[in-house]
Amino acid sequence: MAFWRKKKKTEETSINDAPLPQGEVVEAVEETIDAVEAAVEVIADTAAELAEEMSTAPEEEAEEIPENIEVEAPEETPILVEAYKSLDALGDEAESEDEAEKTGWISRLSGGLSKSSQKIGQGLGDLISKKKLDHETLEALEDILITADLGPALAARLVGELESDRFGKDITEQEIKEYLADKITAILKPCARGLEMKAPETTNIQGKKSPRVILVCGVNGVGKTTTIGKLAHQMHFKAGKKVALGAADTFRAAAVEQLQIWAERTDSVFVSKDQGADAAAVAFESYQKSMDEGADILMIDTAGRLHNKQHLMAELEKIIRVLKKHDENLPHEVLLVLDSTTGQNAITQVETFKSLVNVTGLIVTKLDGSAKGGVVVALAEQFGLPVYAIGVGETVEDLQPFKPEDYAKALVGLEL
Ligand SMILES: Nc1nc2c(ncn2[C@@H]2O[C@H](COP(=O)(O)OP(=O)(O)OP(=O)(O)O)[C@@H](O)[C@H]2O)c(=O)[nH]1
Ligand SMILES: [Mg+2]
Repeated sequence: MAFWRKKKKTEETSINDAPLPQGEVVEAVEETIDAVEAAVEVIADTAAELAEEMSTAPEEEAEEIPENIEVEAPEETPILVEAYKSLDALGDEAESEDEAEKTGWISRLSGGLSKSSQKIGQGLGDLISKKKLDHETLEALEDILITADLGPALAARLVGELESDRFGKDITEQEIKEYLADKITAILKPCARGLEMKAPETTNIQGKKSPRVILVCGVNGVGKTTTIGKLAHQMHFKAGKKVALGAADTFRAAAVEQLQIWAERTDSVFVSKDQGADAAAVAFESYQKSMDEGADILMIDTAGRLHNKQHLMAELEKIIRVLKKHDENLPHEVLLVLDSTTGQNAITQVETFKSLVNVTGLIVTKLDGSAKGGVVVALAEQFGLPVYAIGVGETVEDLQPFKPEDYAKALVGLEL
């Protein structure tokens, strides 16, 4: 398991860079001492004012300043934060990334999707022995797309469109890949959104500032807790947010510990109860503590539920009901985590969860090594829900913004 590593502070270099004549050095030092003394006075005054205000709204500002200084520095990897900045920016961001970031992202994505792209790419390679697009080729192409988990309906539609555009005409493997990548990008684009981190400007019944509340759900083992940890890392260390984590998976003691470790690694406020406690009570208390401690974002982990287990689904509904006692707008986000290796079963999971709770967005995990990357296209086509991020591995860097064009190209095996 890879952990987040703290960035080393860069050395101060300014004094050594340009040595001054001795007299000027003394003057400069005296000026600096004056400035420091003045600053100390200001800080002392501010501290006194803050102490006075402590009883009403203390922690928020006091905690944000020192914690985030180090993390403002640019990181080597593409980050979700970029996606958070603007809802629409994702698809256009590739150009603005620096090369190192881009290379890292591309190798992760195309490496992760290599099994899926092999299916399509190699399948096409075997297929295009003739030059003209005929029925036989189209049928075989449809099979390839179904095997890559785009689903029968979408596979038929794409092949139908290719047929009406290019039937009987000369076509190469590269052209078919480009055609598919364009079509798939168009399907994916409306789903590429950043995860909003700002709570709406509403006040709850206590008249307090609310954190943004993200409830995370999904079936067993899809990657909910790990995804929360990765998100907390990015929100805190890259966006400078104060994060709180609520351990509403009270089924297994290990589940609480797993989240606690992430809370420690990401300096997050942590709320839990004993194993077997009421999950809704944990959620309720998590919100209260997040407010009291001035957290910007609260993520609530839930037990992996089998979507056919009625009592578990009822528990999820109860969590939402209880949160609404604090504020009827809660939770602001219900994230459904899906494991891409389950392929078309992910469709059924979305249908079931959607029928019970207001799913507002998806995160699709385990695309590394999954031969079923096409399911993301099927999900986009069928539900149009935002795909906030995709998981292409187990480290924190492996939770990536969802970039439709790159995804489509990697999926069909085109160079990025
Ligand atoms: N390869 C890979 N593994 C992942 C990814 N996301 C999560 N995992 C792994 O999947 C396993 C299950 O992850 P968890 O976060 O515990 O899943 P969960 O949904 O919380 O599981 P339950 O709480 O038991 O329902 C862990 O070993 C994770 O490291 C991913 O994108 N790629
Ligand atoms: Mg879990």
